[in-house]
Amino acid sequence: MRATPNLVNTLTIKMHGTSSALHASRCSACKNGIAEPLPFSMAFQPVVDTSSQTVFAYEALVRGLNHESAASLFSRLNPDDYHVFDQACRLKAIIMAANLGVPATGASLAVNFMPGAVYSPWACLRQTLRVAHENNFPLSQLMFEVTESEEVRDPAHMERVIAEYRSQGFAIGLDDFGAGFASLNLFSELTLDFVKLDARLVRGIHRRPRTEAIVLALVALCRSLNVRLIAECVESFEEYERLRQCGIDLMQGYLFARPMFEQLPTITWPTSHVPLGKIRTLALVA
Ligand SMILES: [Ca+2]
Repeated sequence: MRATPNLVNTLTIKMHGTSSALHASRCSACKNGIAEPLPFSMAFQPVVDTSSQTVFAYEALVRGLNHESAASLFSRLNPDDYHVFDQACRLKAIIMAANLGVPATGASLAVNFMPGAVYSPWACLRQTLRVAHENNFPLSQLMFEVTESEEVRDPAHMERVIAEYRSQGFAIGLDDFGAGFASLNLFSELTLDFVKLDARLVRGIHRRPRTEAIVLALVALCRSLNVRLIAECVESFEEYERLRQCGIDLMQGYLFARPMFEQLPTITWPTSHVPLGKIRTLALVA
């Protein structure tokens, strides 16, 4: 994850200044089927539940046909095509995950998602619902990771989009939580099912007591609001152990599995299994 930025981290989507005529033509493009502005495929990286040693979700990450990174793909994409590409990515992710047998694993499929690129929540969801149905992909196993790389200028729009998705039964959460100036505001305004802790709060946490204090506070905040917390970019055993001590059991990162092109990777579980309940108590009273 760290060396390969995901689909949305490289993007900046601006709703303002886009004409309604353009919105209409993009929506019409969706209704008439999704074009692929450039050839692409998907890699999958698991989010694991370290307490039960099971896979919680597989995140779909866009890649070029020759395994090029998301950043490389987006550098070749016309910004006018972001919306269509976002739709095409999620549809391909659902089809590939269905073919790879994700539904039978019980794990969810995590799809990166840009609410700013959605003009009409229902119109944009129709394709997702259709493709999930056609591929026997249970809607309850779809989750969406929202990333906004700039200040959200239309929070009411984002709230409408997220409410519509949640009403369909999808889990929805914030990517890169703790990064940037918008995420605490969004966290307070939106009803979310999960958040993904930003990599900068994970990296070297065992050597950074101030970072650990922030993470412990976020763990308590999320518990009080019934929001699941996922630590991403976990790469070392020391980070894993300290995150468990902070009370985090859902993790993603190279320590467990790298993204695998068009396949579901196998998981490498850390050999020392820290008893979660005991350590949580110790960490919280320390
Ligand atoms: Ca993501």
